[in-house]
Amino acid sequence: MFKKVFQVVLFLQIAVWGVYGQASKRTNYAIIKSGSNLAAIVNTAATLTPSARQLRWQKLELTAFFHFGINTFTGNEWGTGKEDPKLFNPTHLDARQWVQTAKDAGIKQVIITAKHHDGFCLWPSKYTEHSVKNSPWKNGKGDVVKEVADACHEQGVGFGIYLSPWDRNSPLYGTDAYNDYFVNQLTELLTQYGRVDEVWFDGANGEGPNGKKQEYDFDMWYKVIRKLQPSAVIAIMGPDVRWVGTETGYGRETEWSVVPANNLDQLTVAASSQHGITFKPHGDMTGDDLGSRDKIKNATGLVWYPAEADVSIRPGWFYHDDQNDKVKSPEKLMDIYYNSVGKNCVLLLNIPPDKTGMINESDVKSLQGWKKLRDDTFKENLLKGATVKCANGINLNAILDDNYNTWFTSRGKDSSSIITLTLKAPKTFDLLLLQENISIGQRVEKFEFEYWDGKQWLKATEGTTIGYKRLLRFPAITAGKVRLRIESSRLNPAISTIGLYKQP
Ligand code: FUL
Repeated sequence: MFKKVFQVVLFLQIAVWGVYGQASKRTNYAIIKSGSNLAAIVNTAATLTPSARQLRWQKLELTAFFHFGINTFTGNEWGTGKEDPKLFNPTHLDARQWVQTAKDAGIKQVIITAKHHDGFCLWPSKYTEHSVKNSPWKNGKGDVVKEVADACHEQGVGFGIYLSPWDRNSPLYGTDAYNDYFVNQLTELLTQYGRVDEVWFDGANGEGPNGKKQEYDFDMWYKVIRKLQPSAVIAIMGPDVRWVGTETGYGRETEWSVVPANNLDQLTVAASSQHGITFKPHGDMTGDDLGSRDKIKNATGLVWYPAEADVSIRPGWFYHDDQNDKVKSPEKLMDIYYNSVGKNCVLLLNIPPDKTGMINESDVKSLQGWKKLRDDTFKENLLKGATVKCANGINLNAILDDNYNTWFTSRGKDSSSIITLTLKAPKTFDLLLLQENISIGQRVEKFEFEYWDGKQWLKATEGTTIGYKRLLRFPAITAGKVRLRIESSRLNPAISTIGLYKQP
């Protein structure tokens, strides 16, 4: 028995070694040698994997924004920077309630707008008077950033900061000195509040008092973050996480986490710190297709650069009294979930605290309803206990073992496979869940999911990319036998999970 287990393990190791190359050499970027053909470029794309910080972030699936600041009290979305700090006066600010509300909804990380475009700081920064320290809240002794960070660390929720590069208050904005001012503020935020898991940089950029647009020194800022909080992902105007391209919470049908990075060269690699590559790929990343064969065929560099889909639970990013009846319903949030997390994105849902300094009852109710919908939907994988067959498959049972880290793959060079699952008894289902083990790579390019109706195989649904998670809904079907046909994959696929569910 022992000998047999040993042989199987050895076989698997050799197969995996042969297909994937040396595990220790995995990186999240590659420079493409000039003259490489398409097959070589595609294979390179298939071996790129997320950095440790990117992988942790992707597995969170659900994150939240807390947009809170002077705008909460003026009713604006974009402040001018000329607001009187005395306007900031929440009566019952309770950051524990914010974090608990998010946590109860299954959200794993939150980001506080430490400073929005108006320049008003939610912490008592040494470098400006435009902050909570000149507000009546707690007689100027309060610190919202600290309260949120402490609540996150207490409750085991990730903590992130939004620090707007655009600052409509700072007299330095538009000059070189502003970049240092920004570093000083970043340093305060990254050294005074314990672990920081995400830094979110917005792209907005206006003119300073001198009529000049600020040239942001992103490279310097990245270095500061990597040094002070090496495990934090830097999002949007940053190297680790890409903006999906809309503020609707809806991702794209085909979502490759590996995209071209034509500004990647040996110099950039050499200049990056020991904590990993630190550069942001150039170019428009808002189109329908960013990483297909057609998009990467002329690439001179490739990078793992996964998508984040952001949206507000309300029409605005900040709280407004007249939007309490416009909070997104549990059903709408569910649709957003299928179209973000279910399309290989992390969802960043904004939940803006109100003027009292609490998450409003209307938002809390909606979040609770959404969580219940998810729990009811995903309570039972109807494939549990099914028998799995695949002519060229290895490690077949990994797809049903509830362990993300184990995975199915295929033998040999053929990149197509048919995985057939026979259920113990026929079941009714209308939702398919697929996951690739992205620590091996993102590979599947085209798949079809079919069911046996007693006479023939019929299509239930189909798709292109899977990535970390793919969720597909279709009209309800009752069947006892189903199959996943992987029609095309970059190198051998690495399927971690297949699930079938019935929506309530
Ligand atoms: C945008 C900002 O201008 C909005 O106010 C908001 O913060 C959103 C998340 O990003 O670019």
